[in-house]
Formats: sequence, structure tokens, C-alpha cells
Amino acid sequence: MAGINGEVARLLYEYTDLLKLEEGSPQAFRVRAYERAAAAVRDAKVDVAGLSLAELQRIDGIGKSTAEKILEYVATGSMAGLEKLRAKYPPGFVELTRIPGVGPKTVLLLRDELGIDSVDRLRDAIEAGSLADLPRLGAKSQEKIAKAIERMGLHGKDRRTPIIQALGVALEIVAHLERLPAAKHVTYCGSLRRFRDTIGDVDILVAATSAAPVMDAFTSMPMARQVVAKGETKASILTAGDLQVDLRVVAPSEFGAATLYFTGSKEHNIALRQRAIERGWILNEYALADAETEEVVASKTEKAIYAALGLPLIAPELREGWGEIEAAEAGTLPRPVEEKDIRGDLHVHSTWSGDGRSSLEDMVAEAARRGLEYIAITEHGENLAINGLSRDEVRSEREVIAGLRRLHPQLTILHGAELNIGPDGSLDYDDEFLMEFDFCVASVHSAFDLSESEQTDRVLRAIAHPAVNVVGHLTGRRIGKRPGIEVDIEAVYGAASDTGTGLEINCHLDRLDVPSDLLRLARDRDDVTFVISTDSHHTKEFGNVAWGVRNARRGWVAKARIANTWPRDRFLRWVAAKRSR
Ligand code: DGT
Ligand code: CA
Ligand code: CA
Ligand code: ZN
Repeated sequence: MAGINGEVARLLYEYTDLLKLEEGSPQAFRVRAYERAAAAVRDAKVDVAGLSLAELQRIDGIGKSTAEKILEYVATGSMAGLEKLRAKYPPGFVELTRIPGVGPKTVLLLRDELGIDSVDRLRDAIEAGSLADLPRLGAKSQEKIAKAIERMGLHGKDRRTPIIQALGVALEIVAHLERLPAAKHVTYCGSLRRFRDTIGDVDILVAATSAAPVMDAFTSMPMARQVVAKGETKASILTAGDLQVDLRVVAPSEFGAATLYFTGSKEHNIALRQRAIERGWILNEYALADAETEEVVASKTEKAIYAALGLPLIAPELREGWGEIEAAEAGTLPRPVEEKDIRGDLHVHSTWSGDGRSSLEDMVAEAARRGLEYIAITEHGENLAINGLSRDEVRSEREVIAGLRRLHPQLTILHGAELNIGPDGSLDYDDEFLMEFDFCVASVHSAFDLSESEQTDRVLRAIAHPAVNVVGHLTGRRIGKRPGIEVDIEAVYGAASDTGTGLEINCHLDRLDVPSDLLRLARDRDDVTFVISTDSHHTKEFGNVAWGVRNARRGWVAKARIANTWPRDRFLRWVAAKRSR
């Protein structure tokens, strides 16, 4: 959806994060109110830009103070309340709060007692041993913090933006520019199109019959807080969230060459240019052309350029210089999975789970409407405090599902559960009860700071259980917020293969878990089976399947290895095989 909702939601989320510091607790009433408001704006069906104070407040979740902030943003391009908190809690300081095990109170203590206002300074202080004097931080917590910093890989200067934020910005800009009559094609390129987890800056490419109106529309967008540069066909802006966006306008006939060039990666481009040179051609952002006569060989589409270079179209997600050109040439690139290949969704919640937001009836109806052939309803297991289902609730839901099967005869509905893998690898309920489910996902939701061998052991123990068909979001990471657990990935792949257990590729944009770099480590093993699941908590989250598909492509996972691309019968045989072990 075009408009400013994404940008406003992001600012409100940022405001929420800073409020947590201000209030000293993530549970404070105001924090939770703004969090709800941010979600309401993100999910709103209308563009909030055109609404009055009263209309805004009519949206469920938006109160008066949020409505005022939105109006202020529309009128002035900023929110004074947010600016105030930003000044009080600068980015380096906020980064400190993202270190697992370091809560708002500790961060304030570090600042007030030791003047620590960035991760780099904290690292120095730990090395110098100066944390030892603090009353509330023992040697053990110091060690824990030091390890967490190392695992997060935070470096002050090269801060990158999580893909969930960058993609939101990019999609809004693309929609905004697509409305211009002069714009023939609009796309985002760069690391975002390659689907990296984190993004340095957003690159937007427009093919237009005339550049000026595109340039003007771009630099005058409400989200453009600052215009960094503006020429005839190139411009850069900073958004209110401090993300840089580069724009490039080209002629429609150059669009293929330009997309290829600006998608990168640099390594991939260099390898392609080398291939061009070997053929007596040059490849740049305008065209693939003869080096001497300058006659254009190909330029309109990426596909035509690859074809001229003797290659099939290589999916953007693979263009990292990791051997994709050699594999394409040898015909060994994985057959890329596409959204239309996905026949089932195997991780679905409803309001039966404490954190579900659409009813079971609505979730099932939406799955049927989307043409899925099978789904697994997987509410949280009882060990997940407030969100899990008791045994009685599980039995009651089973009866409701029996009714829904009659209502949707085309859809195979598995009654499943998302079990919690305990610190020791134990699961919810008991073995007999677990085998009454049709299908189980098991996921880590706790104890993120165990050692690698402890994490590996708990995951392997879950994999060994006959009721566990799939391990959900393997590492538990939240991109930019929480590093994942560390596991011996070879051991996990080995055990998954031995037992016929699948590994989930979770589609949430802030998870993308299994991460693509770990997926790639399995690129030569066709004995490991994956599933792409949305982990939906709301009907509109089924659409996230597109992100899981792209993460799978980036991880070199061939379609054939993804169980929910299989026809229903084959898929059900695979499910049954594990449960009868
Ligand atoms: P990022 O922004 O750090 O997440 O990563 P990218 O890949 O988006 O990098 P960016 O924004 O600097 O440039 C976008 C693309 O433009 C890049 O992937 C390839 C192309 N490009 C940029 N600079 C060069 C260059 O010096 N040589 C070549 N061959 N390509 C370049
Ligand atoms: Ca970029
Ligand atoms: Ca750039
Ligand atoms: Zn879940």
C-alpha cells in the first residue's frame, strides 16, 4: 500500500523503543500503548496521511496522543516528542540496550556511573576491568555481556538497517514513484534486491522518459528528511529514520543493464564484466556493447544480457560471487523455488494462542482462499507461559478443527502444535499426548545464552523425538535485535537427515531463520529437508511466504528439497514416516 503508513509505524516503533528507556521498563503502560498504536498504523487499510484527528482515533489502537503525533508528522515531517527522546538517547546509547542481558536499568547505570554511551566504550570498559566496581554487575554478568557483544558483531560505524525496515521504506518509495506518468519501470536494487539480512542503503532505479519529474517527486516525499545530493539523474535522501536512499533515473532502453549494475553485488558485476571482456564487449550500467563499434549487444532486460553472456538468468538473491556464475555455466544452480510452488503452510497460529491476532476460522478461511492444499495449525505448547494451550484447550481446538475440515473439504488441516524446546531439549505435554497431534513444530523460545554445545544438544534431543516433524526458526534470532543461538550446524543437518525431520525457513522478515548463510552450508546435501512456513499470527501474514521463498533462494535451497512444495500425498507420507519411527 502506498502512502506514509510504513514510515509512521517505524517512527512510532522507534518512539516505543526510546520510551522503554525513558520509563525504565518494556512493560510500562505508555510503552505498550504506543506499541499497539505502531502496529495499528502498520496494519491500517487506509493511508493515515489524509485523516483528521477524529478519523485517526477511530482506528482501533490509536489514541489521542498518537493521532496528534501523526498529524504533526504529516504537517511538519517530524515528531517533536521523538526528536526529544532521540537527543536524550543517541543511537550509540540505544545500541547498548540491544545487547542481550543488558536491560534499560543497566544501561542507565553504565551511563551514569561510568559515562558509557556506546558499545565500543563498553567493550573498552570491560577490557579495562572498570565494570568490577559497579554494585549490581558481578564478574559473571560482565563475562556474559562481553560474549553477547562479540556475538552481536556490533561495530559503531558500519551500522546496517534490518531488512524489515529497509524493505518497508523501499516499497513505499517504489509505489510513490510508480504513480508518475514519466516512470515506465521502478524497482529497488542493491543489497535489498539480493535480500541481505541487513541493508547499508536503499537503491532505487527508475526508467523514465524524462528525469526531472521523478527527481522532484523523490526529493519532495514527506519521508525525505534531508536531501543529501541532487543532480540531473542521481539523488540521495535521508529518511526520518536516518536511512539513506539513493535514486538513479535511466532511459527505458537501459533499464536491464542498469538493474543488473545496481543490483550487484560488486563481485558478481566484476565477474560478469570479465566475461564480457573475453567476448570483446564491455558491460556497464548503460549496456552490454561491442568494445570497438560500441554497438549495443543487449541492454533492455537482465535476461537478455545474461543470455548474451551464455548464462541463464541468475536470481538476484544468488548474485554474491559465491560461485553462482560457475554453477550457472555448469547447469548446477539449484532450481529456484517460487511463491507459486508453495502448497502448504506448516506453522500457523490463531487467537487460541495468547499472541494470535486472527480467529482460527479466519486463518483457515484465508488459507483456503489463497489456494493452499494443506496447513498445520500449530498453537503454542503449554510451557510458553501466557501464550500456550492447556491440554483441555488442545482437545477443544481439535473439535473445532474437525468442524472446519467439513467446511473446507479441499484443504487438509493438520492439528499440530508449536512445542517449546526446553533448555535440556525436553518438550511440552507428555509423549503420549504429543503423538495425538498430526504434526509438530518444535522451537527454541528461551535460554538464548547457553553454550554452543548445550544449544546443539537441546536441538538434537528435540529432533530425535518422533512427534517432532520440523524444527521452527532454528536460531531464534531477531535481525538487528537479538543474535541467534549458536549450534553445530553440521550436527543439526546430520540429525535432521538421519531422522527425517524438517528444518523450517521462517518467513517473518525480522527472523528469516534458518539464516541464508547457514542454509548455504547445506547446499550440497540433498538429504536435508526444509519447509517454508509463515508462522502467521494474523491472516495478512500468510503473504510473508514471499520472504521465506527469497531467503531459501539466497540459501541455495532447491525446490525439490522443500517439503511443502510436494503434492499432498507425498507430503503426508513424509509426515507419517517420522511419527512412526
Ligand atoms: P549495501 O548498500 O552496503 O547494503 O550494499 P549494496 O550492494 O547495495 O551496495 P551499494 O549501495 O554501495 O551499491 C549498489 C550496487 O551498485 C552494488 O551492489 C553494485 C553497484 N556498484 C556500486 N559501486 C560499484 C563499483 O564501484 N563497481 C561496480 N562494479 N559496481 C558497483
Ligand atoms: Ca545499497
Ligand atoms: Ca547505494
Ligand atoms: Zn510460532
